[in-house]
Amino acid sequence: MRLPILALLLSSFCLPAAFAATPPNIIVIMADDLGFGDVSCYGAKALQTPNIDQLAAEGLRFTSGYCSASTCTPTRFSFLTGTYAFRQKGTGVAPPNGPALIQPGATTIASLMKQAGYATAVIGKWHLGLGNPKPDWNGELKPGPLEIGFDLCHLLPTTNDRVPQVYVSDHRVLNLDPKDPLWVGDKAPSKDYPTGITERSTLRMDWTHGHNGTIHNGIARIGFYTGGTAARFRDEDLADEWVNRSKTWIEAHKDGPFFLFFASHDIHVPRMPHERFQGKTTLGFRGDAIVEFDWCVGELMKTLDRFKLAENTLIVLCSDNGPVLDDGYKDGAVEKLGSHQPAGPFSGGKYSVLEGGTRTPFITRWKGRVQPGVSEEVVCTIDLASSLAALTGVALPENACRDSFNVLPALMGDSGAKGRDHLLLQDNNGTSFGLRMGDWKLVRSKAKGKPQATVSVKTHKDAAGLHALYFLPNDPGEENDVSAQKPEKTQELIAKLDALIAADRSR
Ligand code: NG6
Ligand code: CA
Repeated sequence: MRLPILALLLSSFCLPAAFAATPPNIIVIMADDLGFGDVSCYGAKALQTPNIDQLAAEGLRFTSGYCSASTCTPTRFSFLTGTYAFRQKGTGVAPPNGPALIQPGATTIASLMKQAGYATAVIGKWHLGLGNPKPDWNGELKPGPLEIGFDLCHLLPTTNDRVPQVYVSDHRVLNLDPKDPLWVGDKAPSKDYPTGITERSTLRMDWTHGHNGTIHNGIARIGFYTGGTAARFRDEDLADEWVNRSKTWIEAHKDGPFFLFFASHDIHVPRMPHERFQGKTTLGFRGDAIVEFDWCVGELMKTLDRFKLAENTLIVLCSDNGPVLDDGYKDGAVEKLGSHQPAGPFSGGKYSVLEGGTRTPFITRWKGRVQPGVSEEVVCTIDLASSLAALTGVALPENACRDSFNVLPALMGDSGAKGRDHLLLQDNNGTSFGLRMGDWKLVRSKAKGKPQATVSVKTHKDAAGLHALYFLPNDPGEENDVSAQKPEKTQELIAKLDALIAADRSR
């Protein structure tokens, strides 16, 4: 069903002719902690990802596709709002009782799609806070996705290594028995409460750092909770849950247009894929979780085929940050790595502003519209808000999506289409930054406190200066700092980075 506003927009002469006839359904598939080198169409040899490979073969595979931050919460914040996360305080990794980080009524990619007449849903990991000033686990979990443009949400509230292990469906914890209320806190509720420290020998997956609070399903978590017993899920069932819920929702909206944000929890810790995927790779549960993620992608593709929607649906596949091996549990990822390179040719990974932290798999497919191939254009998850607004004919409010660029022609693979000429990348709290400009990459690491304008050029080996410059075509691994040999180029990028930080927008 299309709302009148869409019909109006579609008949409007100001829409690009190519897009006017059939506004496509849109599915954004975001993996969690999936690295550039983790899938076979990006060079992985230790495992196969046939579904993602098929998606790439039928679509456009980007070699400079990025997420905007090297952790989850800021990337998701930027993806939804189209604004760099460092511009809003408190957008680092959200804790279990964290409040909603995006204010009700804010313009988001979902509210834009809704304005275009789309049905909108987010299914999977949220990790952007719920409620204000904190989640009311036993009452209405509000504000949340439904207050910022989603018609439906079915969520894991934070990450699965954080408490609690329950689904949030729209405004409620699903299957919560009021006689067994759910309590969530950051301290053990009593002295004799069993934790990952006191019961360590009983755990089926030991922890390496943090992750020693409440034990659920034999795995200790960050934080503590009691109650909500009937609402708790099994880690092994998450992927099936996301896929089944998505299939049902797609079927209900097959007449379109729809916008689905499929926010996979794979391959975040605790990596506990379904039993049928366990042992499928030589890489341990980390590799098995990649295969499970690939299966999810395949199921979504099959669902589109079943309803003959593949030619009327744009799929964007991306990740929320780069790879990490030991992220708090002994799951064999380190020991079983072999010659697998999770970040491909890049240095760094999750938490880092080196390329491995944010340059990830990035694929677009819209059969019959996206030109299949490989693109070297720079595109980022933060650009999807503006680009999809352009695709669906919605005008962006002046003050919204302040760092989101319309790179739609590049996402479509149109001949001669350009991506971004520059892109700012941040770590979790916006302490360190990367700036990609053409073939150059500036790294500003560990500047203390609020990002400041910088006066002088120094290499990152200098404890005070913290800048390094890399020429990516020769040095994708960012090993050879050329800032001393290229002072003018370094200064130019520092000035650009300072200006981007100081301004409140870049669009
Ligand atoms: C870190 C956690 C890590 C992971 C990360 C968030 C510890 C020691 N480390 O604080 O395990 O949960 O936060 O990951 O607790 S993200 O992909 O959601 O950003
Ligand atoms: Ca992540």
